Amino acid sequence: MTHLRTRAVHAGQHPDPTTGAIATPINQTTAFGYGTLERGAAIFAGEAAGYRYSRFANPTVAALEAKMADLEGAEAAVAFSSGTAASSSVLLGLLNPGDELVFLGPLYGGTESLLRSLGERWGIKVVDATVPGLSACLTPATRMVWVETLSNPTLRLHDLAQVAAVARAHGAITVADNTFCTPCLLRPLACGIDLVLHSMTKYLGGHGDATGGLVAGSEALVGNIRKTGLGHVGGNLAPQEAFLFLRGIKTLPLRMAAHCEGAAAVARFLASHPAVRAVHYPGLPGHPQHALAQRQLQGGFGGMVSFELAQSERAVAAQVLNRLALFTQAVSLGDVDSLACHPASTTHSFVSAQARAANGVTEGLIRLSVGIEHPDDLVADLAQALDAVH
Ligand code: 7XF
Repeated sequence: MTHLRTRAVHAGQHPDPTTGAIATPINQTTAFGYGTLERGAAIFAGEAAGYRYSRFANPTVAALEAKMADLEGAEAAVAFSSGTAASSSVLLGLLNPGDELVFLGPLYGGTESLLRSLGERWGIKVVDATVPGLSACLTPATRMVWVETLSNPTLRLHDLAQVAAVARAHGAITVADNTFCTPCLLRPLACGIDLVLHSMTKYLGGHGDATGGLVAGSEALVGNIRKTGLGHVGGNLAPQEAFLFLRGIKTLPLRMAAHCEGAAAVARFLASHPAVRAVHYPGLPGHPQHALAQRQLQGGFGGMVSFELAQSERAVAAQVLNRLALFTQAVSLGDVDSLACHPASTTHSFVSAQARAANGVTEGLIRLSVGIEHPDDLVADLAQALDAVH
């Protein structure tokens, strides 16, 4: 199984040995009978294999973890009830008071807020290295470096091989949130990154009907995150949700191809419209990191596009957004349905106005999650909305 399309269908899943069921069964159970006291004790001591309690592990969830470990090229993976549960479990599982965490932004506003508030309350210093650069921000206390592979919402990139090399030379663990790219576009571990993180809520599920998160990497790191995140925080994914993600991932490569095609058409159209000042899409030759994107995003440029209106005001953004018919105004992304949002008042309302300004999250910025509808229909919808403010 060398091709991602084949692995997306088969990895981690096998026909059920007792019934032959091809779809992985939903093991809707809290606990697992272990038979004898001796076997129960051995499972709890880690001396025997076997399931015991769904907060620690569940067969449906385990199939999803195996599939994602395969797709990301990782030794191990652990699933969570949300991307946010995955992020906080990484933080709480691997860092200690006195450690420093450096991030290269922009990040999803909720992640930046989580790192800052949760981290700082537990004595972890959080440093924004976006402007000064990574090397300038590393200190002897730096233990972790956090990036998004395509940043939310302005679609910036970081040279992951370089980030990984600099951080590793410094003894810091690197975490790459691969939610916007998915393993179809980019596999961060192959660039030397230590841990890859997902909000599975987005492209992996793909249908806007399940919330989940995942972290993949070495057995040792993932083992620590699992122990804290499931054992102590209790952020485990439910088996029903795992089933939806298993089903969604089977079509991920097909959906991503359609998202990329639609986003490219939308980005080209936006770049030509007089009501638009700037388009952020790594596939456009004018993107400041287009060359890096061509090198790093080997599977395409993704399905997310954001753009800045020529009249960069909330009232004008509202006029455009309120006129859209095919794009639903909502947060989240990666669904088969196209979605549109105003990051400054929604996804990035959790961070300071200063942080928003520094990252280009202006009042006139609109973020599109381009779905799998026909690109011509999406462009027509945007055209009628933008023509009204021109
Ligand atoms: O806890 P969640 O499953 O919602 O995932 C959190 C998360 C983590 N990483 C990235 C790159 C994300 O974009 C998200 C969630 N983003 C949504 C959005 O930007 O629309 C959240 C809606 S408020």
